[in-house]
Amino acid sequence: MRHIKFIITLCLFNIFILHSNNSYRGENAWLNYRFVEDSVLRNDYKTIIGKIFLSENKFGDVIKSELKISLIKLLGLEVYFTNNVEEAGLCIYIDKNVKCLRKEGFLIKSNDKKIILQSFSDEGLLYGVFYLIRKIQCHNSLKNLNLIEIPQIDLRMLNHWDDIDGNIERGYAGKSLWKWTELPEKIDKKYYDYARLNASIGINGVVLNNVNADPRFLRDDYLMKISALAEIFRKYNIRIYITANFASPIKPSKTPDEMKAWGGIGDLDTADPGNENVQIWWKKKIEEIYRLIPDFGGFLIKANSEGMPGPQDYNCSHADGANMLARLLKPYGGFILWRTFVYNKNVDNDRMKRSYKEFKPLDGQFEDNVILQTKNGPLDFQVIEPPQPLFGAMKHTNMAAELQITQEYTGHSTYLVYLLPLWKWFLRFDTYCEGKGSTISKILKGNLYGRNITAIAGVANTGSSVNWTEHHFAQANWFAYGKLAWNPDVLENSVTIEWIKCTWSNDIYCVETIKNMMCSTWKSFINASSPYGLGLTMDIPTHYRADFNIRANKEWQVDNIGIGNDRSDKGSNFVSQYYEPNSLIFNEIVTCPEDLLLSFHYVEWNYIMKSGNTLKDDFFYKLKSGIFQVKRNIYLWKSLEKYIDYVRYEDVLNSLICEKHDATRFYCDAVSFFYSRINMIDINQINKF
Ligand code: BDP
Repeated sequence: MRHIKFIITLCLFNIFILHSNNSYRGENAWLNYRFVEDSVLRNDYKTIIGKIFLSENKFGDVIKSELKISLIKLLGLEVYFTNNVEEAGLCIYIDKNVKCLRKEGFLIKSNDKKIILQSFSDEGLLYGVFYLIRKIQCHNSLKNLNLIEIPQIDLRMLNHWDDIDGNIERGYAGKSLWKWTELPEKIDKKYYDYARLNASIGINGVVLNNVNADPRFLRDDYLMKISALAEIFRKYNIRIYITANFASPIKPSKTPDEMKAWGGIGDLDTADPGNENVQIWWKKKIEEIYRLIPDFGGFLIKANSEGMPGPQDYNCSHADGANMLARLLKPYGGFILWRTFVYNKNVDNDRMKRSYKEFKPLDGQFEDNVILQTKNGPLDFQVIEPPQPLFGAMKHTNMAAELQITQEYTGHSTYLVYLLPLWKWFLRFDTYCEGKGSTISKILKGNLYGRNITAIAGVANTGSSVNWTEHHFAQANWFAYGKLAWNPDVLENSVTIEWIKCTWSNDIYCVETIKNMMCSTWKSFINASSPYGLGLTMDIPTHYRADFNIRANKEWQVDNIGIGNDRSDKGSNFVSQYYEPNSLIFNEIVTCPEDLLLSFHYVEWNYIMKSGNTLKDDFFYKLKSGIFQVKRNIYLWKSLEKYIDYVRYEDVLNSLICEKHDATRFYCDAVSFFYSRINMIDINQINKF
């Protein structure tokens, strides 16, 4: 009888899986727990983790529920928790002797019969459990493990550019996840799912609102709403941060539209950081915040940039502004993340030089709970641009990298562009600030100058879209960012494979094919939109497609002799902001890496490239790469039809078809620009696609 009951349950379970696969829309992202079909493997897992011992810890509920959900789906296993360490196959506990694991690390040891997951603190257990589950998702053996995982960066944050009205600046996946009109009374289930996805990849901080900060977020009513979110996120070890408008202490402006730039929520006439009343205002505000949110992370601030107010409005420096707030946050353990994204025209004619020129003289002047949050490049999240030379130059200041996960300049949610290769390329860059081997990765980890606090931020690509990111493959950028934030030296290939297995399939052909589709997309997007690192090429204001026409002879020079930017010592001398030998290497056309050639040089069209062809031939050939890439991806994706669930298969195919359409159109526009305006090429060269 019991046997029959078991068979019926198994059949129903399989029908359920089949059915849910047909309507699955990607909502679980990489926590897509699919049944392990291989019965030998499944039984192996089951025998070892049938009984679990879990010590008391503050994430106990979340851990238990994740183990329950995952193991029933992956293995059909009803989890049994025991208090008896001896009988448990999986033992999860805190050990105060393993201090070396620090606050969030964990270790896993196993043999054929037992797995030990240990940490020094509660946080480590949370991350360790997600790690173990992922091993099962990837069909990896749980036997004979002996590993230690410690996050290499302390604050691993997502920055949401979400506005108070529910829109997302540069967001391509629907509306904001935060339903301000419903909070704090109504709690959307998605808040939990979002927190869970983040915890599973080690994200431990979330900035809720846009850097172009609406001061109303600091009003009492909004703080109540924010504290409701904080309560949920705390369960997943995620701290909340708010982007604060520097002019918040000022009286509100008359019309709400003006609030961003001109008004505040206070009753003062100034936001001067040296003014005592301003300091008192912030002190009270900070007290209020910590009363509601005891683990509040701090403020992110965009000051004196793109019209946002800041200390310079009062003849004070960025350091004066940041320090005033940092001192008030310090007693509570809060941080100031101060952005270095400034490009004031009066500072220098060359935009690439401006941020460095403003911040380098301030090195050493910031409080130790100030972190300068700095975009990877000196322009603005271009698909490729030279690394920002402030990395390495600020030896006495905490530096965080700001990466952009949302694809503002890399095809929005239409293009499949996998950004991990870009980020790895940036992190591997050797600044030479302390001699050979002074990579940006080391700077961020705090290894080079022994920093006490380290941080990284990614501009989020999530929204109300069912699958969070609209393009299913954009989930990969979110996942990869989390893995990179945990360990900037993580291997690209292992992250990619893990994401594919957890999200799509464990089938070897499927894994290889999807990897193949993803890995060259960064390069092909560069080639199609900004060959040889030309620089700002995207249209205004959407930044979706390369518009050479609008950018020509503004952001870079072009004529029928050549193209590019002279930033050598004969031009703007931006190269001098780098340490030697980078400054020397970038300075010469012959030694400058071709990937960045046009960022640093104006190069004649008939210059012979490493390929042996002229720049002109290679440049125009590269412009076609976007079309080659997407055609190839369509071909590869179609070969996966039988492996992929229906809705997601169709969604991706449709995205690829749109991408092909747009890539073709943009290529034709680009070629006709060079033909008609620069009078360079024969119109007959425009191939018909
Ligand atoms: C640019 C975006 C703009 C942001 C700005 C920033 O176009 O929407 O406000 O960066 O980072 O990339 O502050």
